[in-house]
Amino acid sequence: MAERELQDALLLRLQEVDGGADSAEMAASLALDHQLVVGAVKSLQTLDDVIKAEQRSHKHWELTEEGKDILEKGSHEAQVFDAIPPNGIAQSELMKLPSGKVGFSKAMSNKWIRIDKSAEGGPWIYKAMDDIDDSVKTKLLLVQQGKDKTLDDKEKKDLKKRKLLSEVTLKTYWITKGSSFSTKVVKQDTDLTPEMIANGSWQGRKFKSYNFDAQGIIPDCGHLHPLMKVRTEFRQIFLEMGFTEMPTNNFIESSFWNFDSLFQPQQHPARDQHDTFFLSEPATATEFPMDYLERVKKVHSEGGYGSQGYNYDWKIEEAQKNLLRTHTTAVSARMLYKLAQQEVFTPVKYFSIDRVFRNETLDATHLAEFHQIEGVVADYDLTLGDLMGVLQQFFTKLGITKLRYKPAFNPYTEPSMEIFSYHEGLKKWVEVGNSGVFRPEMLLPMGLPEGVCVIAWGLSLERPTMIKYGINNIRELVGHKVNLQMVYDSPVCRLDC
Ligand code: FB9
Repeated sequence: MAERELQDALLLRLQEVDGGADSAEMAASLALDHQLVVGAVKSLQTLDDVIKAEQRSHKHWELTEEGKDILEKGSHEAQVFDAIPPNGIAQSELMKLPSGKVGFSKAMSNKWIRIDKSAEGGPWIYKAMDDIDDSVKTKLLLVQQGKDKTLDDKEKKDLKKRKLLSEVTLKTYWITKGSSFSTKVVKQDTDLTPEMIANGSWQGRKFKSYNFDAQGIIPDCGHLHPLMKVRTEFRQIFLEMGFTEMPTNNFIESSFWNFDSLFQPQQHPARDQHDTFFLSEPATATEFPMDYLERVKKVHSEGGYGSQGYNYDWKIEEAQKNLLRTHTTAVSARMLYKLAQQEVFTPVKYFSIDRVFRNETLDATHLAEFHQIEGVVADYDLTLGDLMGVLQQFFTKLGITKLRYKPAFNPYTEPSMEIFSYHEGLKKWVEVGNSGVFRPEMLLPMGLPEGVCVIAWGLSLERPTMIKYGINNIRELVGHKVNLQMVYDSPVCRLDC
């Protein structure tokens, strides 16, 4: 029966009855599957109040497949009773029957059979009566006939326990006539077309009412990784503070820019294999501003600009080694050198947020790569107070107001400070970054004028992201084990605690 015919049949049936009709009874009277009738009811429900349909639940008992088998063959105990010949049978033979184990114990408890344990060759089983009443089969027949109400709860429970019966909940609809009931359903239009308006044919049509509660289809779309969401937040903070983003699109860097230009000596432990990833191909860089390189070599090996230097034999081969940059301060060095080439110095505020790579011990919060955030301010006569002020403004925008500083050491900044913030949730001071004033041995070989000071600071992107999204193990945030659903579900807007 087509869907439309079924809808018409339901409406006609509804016309004939007083009150209402049940969808399951309708399906039975039309000899149709109940789900077909439910589908037609749902279609009719979309019409303007032609019918009303209220969902109802009916619990009833049905025979399981095993129950149907018992109804056909008799209960397990009846099958065992029937299998015993007049002169009895060995228990071992009886147990070989498919229903032997279950049937034997039930038949014994019913006292339908008896056992002679003194028989030679093992226990022998006899019938203990001429005829039996197979009540299990009788009860199953009553249920099959829809008379399950004649069984009490204990009887049903016992049959359910033997997996012969199951309780089934059937969801049906109680259907009644709506205020606009009709046995002839006029198909409603869903679109008002320009032609209808032009020729006026809309006037003879019924339109389906808008369902303003309908939920829109959630479009498939891309999802930003939490790291990228927090990167955008940091980028916004820097831009609000008037900083310009540095070009960080070179993961590979020479040791010269990553270390030497920052006055980091060639024998510094950070420059060996266990802290840094060096490249084997191409292993070396060859393009350097040679006049600048000579000044760097001199300040390392002999000193200069008021510094005694490190007094070692600086080698260009060490500076030529290519590596994966260990910090974005290498980019800051390139930008400051470029700034120094200007005819006239102009103050700048730079920032960068990008990946850096360190061959370090991995743990729950550290991987071999992370995103470093770095801010740099270059101007005449900047002081440590200016650095503390810009840090206070930066971290306040992050929601971190209580800052403390601890003297630290970096090869390229003096003085240097570790930055701490009081974490209300953890009730303790946590390190939120590092900072300092770039040394003259770094700035003056670049060609920056005397008196120009550069203050800078850095932190990671992963730590604040993990805290903001409540992630404890960095491998849940980045890496091949990340659950993509976390990416889909991570909110863009958080009400940070
Ligand atoms: O990010 C770090 N901690 C942090 C930052 C923000 C934050 O926000 C919360 C939401 C409120 C929470 C925590 N740290 C720096 C401190 C520690 O996590 C530390 O264990 C790990 N550090 C990284 C380096 O570890 C190998 C974080 C990373 C770091 C450290 C120093 C710099 C950059 C990144 C720097 C610098 C610098 C210094 C002077 C001049 C220029 C750059």
